[in-house]
Amino acid sequence: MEEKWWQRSVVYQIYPRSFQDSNGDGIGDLPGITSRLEYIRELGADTIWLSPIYKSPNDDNGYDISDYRDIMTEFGTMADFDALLEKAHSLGLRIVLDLVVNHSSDEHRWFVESRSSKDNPYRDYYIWREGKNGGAPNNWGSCFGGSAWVYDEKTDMYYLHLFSRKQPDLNWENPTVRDEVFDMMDWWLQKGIDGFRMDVISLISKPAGLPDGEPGPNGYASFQLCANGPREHEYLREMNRRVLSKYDLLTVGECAGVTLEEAKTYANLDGSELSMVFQFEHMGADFHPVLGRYAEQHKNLPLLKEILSRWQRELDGVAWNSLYWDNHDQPRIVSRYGSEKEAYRELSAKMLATCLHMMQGTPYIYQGEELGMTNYPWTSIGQINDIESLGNYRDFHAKGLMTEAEGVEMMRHRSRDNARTPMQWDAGENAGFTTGKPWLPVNPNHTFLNAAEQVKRPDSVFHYYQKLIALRKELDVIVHGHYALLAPDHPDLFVYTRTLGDESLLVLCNFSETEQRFEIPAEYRGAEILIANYPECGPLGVLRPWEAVVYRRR
Ligand code: TEU
Ligand code: CA
Repeated sequence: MEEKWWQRSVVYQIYPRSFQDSNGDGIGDLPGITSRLEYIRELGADTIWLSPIYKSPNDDNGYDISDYRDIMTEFGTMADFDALLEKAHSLGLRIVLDLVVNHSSDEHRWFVESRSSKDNPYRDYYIWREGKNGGAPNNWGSCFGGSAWVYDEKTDMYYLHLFSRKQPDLNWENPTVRDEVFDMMDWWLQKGIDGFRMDVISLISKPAGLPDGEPGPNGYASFQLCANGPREHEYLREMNRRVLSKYDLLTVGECAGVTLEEAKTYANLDGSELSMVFQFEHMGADFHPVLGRYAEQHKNLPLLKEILSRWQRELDGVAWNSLYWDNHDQPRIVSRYGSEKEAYRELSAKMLATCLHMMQGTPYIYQGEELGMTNYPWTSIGQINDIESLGNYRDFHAKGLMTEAEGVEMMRHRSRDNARTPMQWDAGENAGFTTGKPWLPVNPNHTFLNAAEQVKRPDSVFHYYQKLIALRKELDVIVHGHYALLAPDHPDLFVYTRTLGDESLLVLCNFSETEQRFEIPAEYRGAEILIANYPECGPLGVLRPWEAVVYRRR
């Protein structure tokens, strides 16, 4: 099977609101991104995924779209987008947009029409149901806390919203909705974009009859019961047939609730649906048994290794993996699985990068991850903007499951705002992100943790990511090599091999602050070191705190 361009790509994700402000209003924008494209090219990423840039009331920071064919006022104009796209392409950078079509904003004209009357032509663009027993049609909960239904007085019915109440779910069973979506996608593709990241695309086909689910700790059934619904793959194959197959695109489905088996269909290398998916199983390896992602759980490296290894082994040759630690919804990986201690922060950031980037799949680097950026030191709930962590804190607090102090602790570990504090460009005022008041506070550690300092320092996290990216471009064993996990039960070492023909890599990562020992297999003793995060190699078989080393045998 011939290699697809996105199998050797490295994607850089930008959250436009927090990347670079160009007009001093404290909010990132498109001209700001355009001014930073050379930085991304210098890093070596070849594709950029932009989180939503479309018109939006920003109830969920752009994931609530009120006009799919116009640019968010705060981000600039369509002319600004055209300039960004043109400059990106001139620099050899591809642009992938965020497709958010499980739901729209309630301020989209479709929904304004739909809610106006039961016989409006747009009524069935959304999911309306009669109430049951004087309440909501079923016990589904929103991902952001509370019920997934809103009672609408005007027509005495409820509408469904798996996310915020201002994000009504679109009714994909309605062929006219599919026509509208496919037409809009084609409109953007005709402008020359290079693909889509598809927001919660695994939720678009709801279970028949919308039955009650198993209630969770907040009393509601999880929105994830909608994942991989009855007509999911029918819709995606229709999208592929009518739109995607006409272009040479990178498409990545954000698939909450996707299983490995389902991923073999979503991301099959036969090109029938999508290029790849974002799975969430590995993100759940440190979830709290009751409060899930909303409480810190002890690191369980053997579980993380088991999950990632299973996805590596079972998709190999069948489908394609995405590779990620960070994005705009996840806390910073250095704070989550690495170390914020000054002595170890950069070492652990490089170790985590090595562990991910030596695997098979397309790696995604979230803005600031290439610097080893960390979570923000929140001190009060009042500082938080994130609708998801606020909504879930409200539910758990109301049920007596989380005190305010535990809520602040949760925010420090889990709030999506940890990923949304401004990009740290330099040591100056507001880290060079804005000349105005930033919409979220800048992490105080920007005075020493910033791009300007690292671009100048050869042993920085930035230059380490640059090396990892260059190695992927160069070595087939990284792109296509077969994966095997070693020492599965070791609590602190993540050790695996990649093999392609008679060439192989041995990847050793110490996920701990203590020295670990590992018997290097004979065939790797004396092998060349492909990359390592310590300046000089240590004794064979000894892994120093947070050490990563990759041996290459040919
Ligand atoms: O996220 C989907 C989703 O499930 C997230 O809520 C994610 O799983 C969660 O934050 C991690 O527990 C997408 C977007 O990435 C997110 O920013 C939006 O808020 C959400 O969809 C609704 O559009
Ligand atoms: Ca701005």
